[in-house]
Amino acid sequence: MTKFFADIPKIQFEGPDGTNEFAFKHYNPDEIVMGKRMEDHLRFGIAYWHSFAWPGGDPFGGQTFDRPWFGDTMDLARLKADVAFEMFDILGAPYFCFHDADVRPEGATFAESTDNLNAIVDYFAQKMDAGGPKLLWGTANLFSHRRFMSGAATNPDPDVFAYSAATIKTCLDATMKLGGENYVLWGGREGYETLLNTNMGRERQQAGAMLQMVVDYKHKIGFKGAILIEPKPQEPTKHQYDYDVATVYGFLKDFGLEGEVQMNIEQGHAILAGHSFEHELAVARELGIFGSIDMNRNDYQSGWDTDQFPNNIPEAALAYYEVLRAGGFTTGGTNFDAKLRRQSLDPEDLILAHVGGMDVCAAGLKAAAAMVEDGALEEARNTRYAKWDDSQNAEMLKSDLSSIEARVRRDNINPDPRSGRQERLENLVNRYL
Ligand code: XUL
Ligand code: CO
Repeated sequence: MTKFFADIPKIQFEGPDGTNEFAFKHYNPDEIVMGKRMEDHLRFGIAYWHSFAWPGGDPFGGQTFDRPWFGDTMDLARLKADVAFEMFDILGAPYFCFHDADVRPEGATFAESTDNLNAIVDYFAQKMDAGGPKLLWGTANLFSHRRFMSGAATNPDPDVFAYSAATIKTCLDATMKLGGENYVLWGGREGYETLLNTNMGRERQQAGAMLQMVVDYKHKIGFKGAILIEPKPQEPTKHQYDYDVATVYGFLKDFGLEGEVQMNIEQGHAILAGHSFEHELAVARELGIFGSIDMNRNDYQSGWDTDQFPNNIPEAALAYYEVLRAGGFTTGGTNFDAKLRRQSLDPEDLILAHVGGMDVCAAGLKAAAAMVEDGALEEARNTRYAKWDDSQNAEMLKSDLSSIEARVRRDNINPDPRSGRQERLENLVNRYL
């Protein structure tokens, strides 16, 4: 045991009336919701980068966190892993997620960085074998180091493309070795700052070729997990190519990959794209590319990707309603892509941020399940479209404009507008919260 979380107990479920901060009020892993354990619905994952690698900086100031594992040695990387796995255990988190750069010191060469990564992967494997959590997904950090300042796959310099491809290979190998259930690609700097220096057509082809190689390699090594793309419209580049789910779908279709790649959808990214989280989830469901979620919340005033812990149960309820409508997670899960505020210095802050986030998601899931089980929302939706069940109407979609015109004249069709009942449906949703 390290000393970092020394006085913090393992978090248990104590129910909604309890006052113990260090207890779950809604997250009860074994509780059955719609025939499935709550833990198996939510599949919580802890993000290594925010909790253990982020130093607390912002554009106006640097590090605020003073963690005993900060530094660039393998000994400190192992200490970081020790603390991380202690936190996974305290929270009872079934999964975690990481980038290569979160877990290992950067080496002087590509080979040295890879050796460092592989040594930490072995260290993780021992801890996972000893009853630690599973790996929800692995990924490569192709955006922090200065070599990636003009992109990874989309870089004008083919050497950076090569470095990125080689890095993705090592991270996919690491993910496979640890039994990861997904591999995520977030296009950190795959975008542009100014069109004046950008050959967009070329960059798009490079990104498509990279993704095809990733999918080929996945099949070559027999990786059974899903390849997920995480859309985001802005930050860090002014314009990111993976803007939102619909944009990524167009890209996947273009490169023939829509059956191979699914979406990892993040709440804060959806908001930045001018959508709601549930919109993005619904688009992915309708297109058959729903995979996993990154749970967090943006500050609605700052208009930036603040990656705060979720604390809004009504929002979570609408999100999990869409997750349930998509049939729930298969390989995916709920990754907390959320970080502390930079003044939240204490080890207790790190634990309680996750306790609160897990409770908000659990309460949201329970409300969403009540919406599904009651069925009134779906009944209202179905009623709104019921006239389409009539065979004459259904066949119209395979008809042509002239025959439709003839039918409108013959039957004297004269549409009679009906209420969309939005407020009534909003009132109905509030009943389940
Ligand atoms: C950045 C972001 C990433 C990805 C993984 O906004 O969400 O942390 O989730 O690279
Ligand atoms: Co994310």
